[in-house]
Amino acid sequence: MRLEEGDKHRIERIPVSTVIEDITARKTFNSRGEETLEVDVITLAGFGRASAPAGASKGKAEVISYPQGTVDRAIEKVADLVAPELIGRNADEQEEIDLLLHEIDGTANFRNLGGNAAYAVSLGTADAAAVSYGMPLFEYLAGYFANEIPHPLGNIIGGGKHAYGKTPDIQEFLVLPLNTNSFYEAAKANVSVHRKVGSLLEKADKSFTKGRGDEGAWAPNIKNEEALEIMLKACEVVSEESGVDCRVGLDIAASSLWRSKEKCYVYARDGVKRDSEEQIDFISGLLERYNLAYIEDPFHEQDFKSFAQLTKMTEKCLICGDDLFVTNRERLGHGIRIGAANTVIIKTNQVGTLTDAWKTTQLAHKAGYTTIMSHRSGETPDMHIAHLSIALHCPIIKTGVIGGTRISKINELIRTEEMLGGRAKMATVRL
Ligand code: 2PG
Ligand code: MG
Repeated sequence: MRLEEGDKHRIERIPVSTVIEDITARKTFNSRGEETLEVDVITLAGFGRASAPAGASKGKAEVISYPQGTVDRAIEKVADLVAPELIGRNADEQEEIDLLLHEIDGTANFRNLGGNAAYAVSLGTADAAAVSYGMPLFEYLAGYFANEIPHPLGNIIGGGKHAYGKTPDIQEFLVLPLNTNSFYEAAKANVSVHRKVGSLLEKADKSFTKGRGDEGAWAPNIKNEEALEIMLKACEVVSEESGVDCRVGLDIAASSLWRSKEKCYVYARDGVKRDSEEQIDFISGLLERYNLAYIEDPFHEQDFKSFAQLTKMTEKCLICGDDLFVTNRERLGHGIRIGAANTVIIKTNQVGTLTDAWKTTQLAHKAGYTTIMSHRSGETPDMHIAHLSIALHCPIIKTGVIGGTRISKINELIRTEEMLGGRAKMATVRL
């Protein structure tokens, strides 16, 4: 007897088992060629995989990436401590599993297991559950009605700890495409800005070899404000041509410039030192002159006060904490209380687990903060943050413009937009 069309509604759904059968960890490499950790989570009905990224300019309050600094130790810990506890549990009990990771670790900063081990297990588990249910990760985590696609914040010129030679002191010169109808259009505008800046740099820097830094951003021999002039010019040209409103942003990564003994920021490329007051004047000047839409870590990671002063001075710019908040609830809570910013970077491996990152994001949204799901400078082709940006309702994703480890996330969002079809909607950036 064959199944008739009319009988289909009578078929009961086959129960899916997300019971974890096995967990394995291995050593792989990231985009800088550094060793990293990749974790496989196998359930009775599926299989998940996640690998850990790495920062170059890390916040001091981030969790410890690896026990005793080695990936090998982290692999041993996953095999000896994590796998025996997790095998037999359900991969779709995310909060319980993340809590268990904290209990197994037993420290406040994951120094026993390593934050990157916690990250890869936590995300690998979510991936395994999603695959077991046959669902995209974002939908498994956030439900059928999760449909808002983030705007891609793209890195165009690199300096600071992400590039070498006589590059600018400022770590990242970014583009934020606004008013687009689709993610594809926004990603295309970013690529156009990247290309335009490349050709403008050929004229501005005679020694330019089209070399790029860690995140695929150009690494030219120019001063900070020369880079800004070029960014503004390229954004104007592309905005005019494409109709997309391309705005300039910066990640100063000011902790890398701060010298605590001298109490000043050292801009070696420009041959200038600035104390905290001068730094506020400098940043607010840039904000006005270049109509900046976004500014990340303009002050060092302990200076909540200067952050608050700058945030009070502007309503038309996203003032964002990365090293300042390190995706940590307590640090963000303090920032919210004193008005330190209006935007927060979300990097799950700064806190270890998905549940921690989700709770920080929830707190940020409750306080009216804009949230930005972010890559790290050392990445793998792992594209899960594309899904996390939608699932955690972040209106922006920071993930570079070109290069395989950056494009993997961009292309996943293009696919997701296509998959959502008419339901897809660009998220709203409050600016
Ligand atoms: C940053 C990031 C990513 P890193 O500072 O925002 O761009 O860099 O991963 O080196 O911390
Ligand atoms: Mg940063």
